[in-house]
Amino acid sequence: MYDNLFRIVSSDGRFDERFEPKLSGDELRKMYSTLVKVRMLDDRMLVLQRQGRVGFYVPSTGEEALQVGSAWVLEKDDWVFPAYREPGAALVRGMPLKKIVAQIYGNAIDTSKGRQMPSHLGDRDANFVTPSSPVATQIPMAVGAAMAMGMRKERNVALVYFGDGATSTGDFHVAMNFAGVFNAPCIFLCKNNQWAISLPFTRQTASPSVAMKAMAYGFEGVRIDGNDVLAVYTSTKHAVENARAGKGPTLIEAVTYRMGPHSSSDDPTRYRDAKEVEEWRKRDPITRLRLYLRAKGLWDEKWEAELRKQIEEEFNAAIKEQEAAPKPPIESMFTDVYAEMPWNLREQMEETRARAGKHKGEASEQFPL
Ligand SMILES: Cc1ncc(C[n+]2csc(CCOP(=O)(O)OP(=O)(O)O)c2C)c(N)n1
Ligand SMILES: [Mg+2]
Repeated sequence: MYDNLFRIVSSDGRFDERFEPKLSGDELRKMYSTLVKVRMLDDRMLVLQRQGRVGFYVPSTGEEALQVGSAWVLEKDDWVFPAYREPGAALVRGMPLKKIVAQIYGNAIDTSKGRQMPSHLGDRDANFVTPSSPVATQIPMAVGAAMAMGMRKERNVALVYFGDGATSTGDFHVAMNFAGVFNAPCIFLCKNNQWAISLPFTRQTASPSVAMKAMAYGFEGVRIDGNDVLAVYTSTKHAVENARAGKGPTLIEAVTYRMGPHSSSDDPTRYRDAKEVEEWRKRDPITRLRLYLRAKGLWDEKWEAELRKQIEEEFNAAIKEQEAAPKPPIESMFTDVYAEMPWNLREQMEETRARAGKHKGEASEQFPL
């Protein structure tokens, strides 16, 4: 599973000079700090979830490199169609940390007004489309957006993220076929993290890879080391350049591993071997970039300590602000559907408001209906 993948930096820090991307020292350090931030988001949110301060969380520990390396390539007017496990891509697109934390809290600051499941991030300013929970539904949407950009002769692209489990759905195959036929400027990034909740990749497909499926739809598929941020960056750059040049879609299968539970509601010790997790721990994407930075003279312990302190402070401030923010107003359950609210909804809204007011201060105010 982990052999014969396109890779620039190995787990032990050795790297292949022929394929090193031309990224400045500043950019490489920024990439590293984004990886650290994504990992810290998991650490902080999982603790808050266990303390009952947020309801639910989807961790992405182990999968940071594929999120950050791919989104790094995009330009402002490109579009991202994420699943629920790509906060790193949101950060790279410019979604502020405070908005990400607000979405997980589902408070009044949250752009989705507490209507989405936590970890279903979206940000209009970042062209980051809020995902639906049903697996793979974002894939045909991305192809549609890409086709529209192609028809308008814009040079922008759509990047869609989805898991290995998503490749078993009709939506994946329909979208791949459409993209091939219509030469859509779409990059399909399959995050093969080996598991779809408790179902292993071996039960997902009889094919030896996901990448090879692209051939059937008439375009290129590549299989890469998803824990090597430089390999992800380089492969995505190539795919994006092709899409911008009118050469159509690419499927990238980024091989990685879901180190944590599927979500805060899952216990993976019930269905997988701890040895497997330990094997993958040796392939950690953050350690790997750190070894590369060190070899390039861009890393030392003092810098790391300062970086972590600064990120921790950013989290402390973001969490403090979100905890102090009120819940979304109860009226928001009724707004944003009609330009002019129909009378029956208005009546329901007023009745709800009155009932919520009547029970003010009671425990039931938490759940006013
Ligand atoms: C259509 C549909 N079927 C089942 C589910 C329940 N479900 C949520 S996530 C998930 C696993 C998805 O696995 P994968 O695509 O590999 O993504 P990962 O969670 O590993 O990132 C399942 C089965 C769902 N949300 N939608
Ligand atoms: Mg998966």
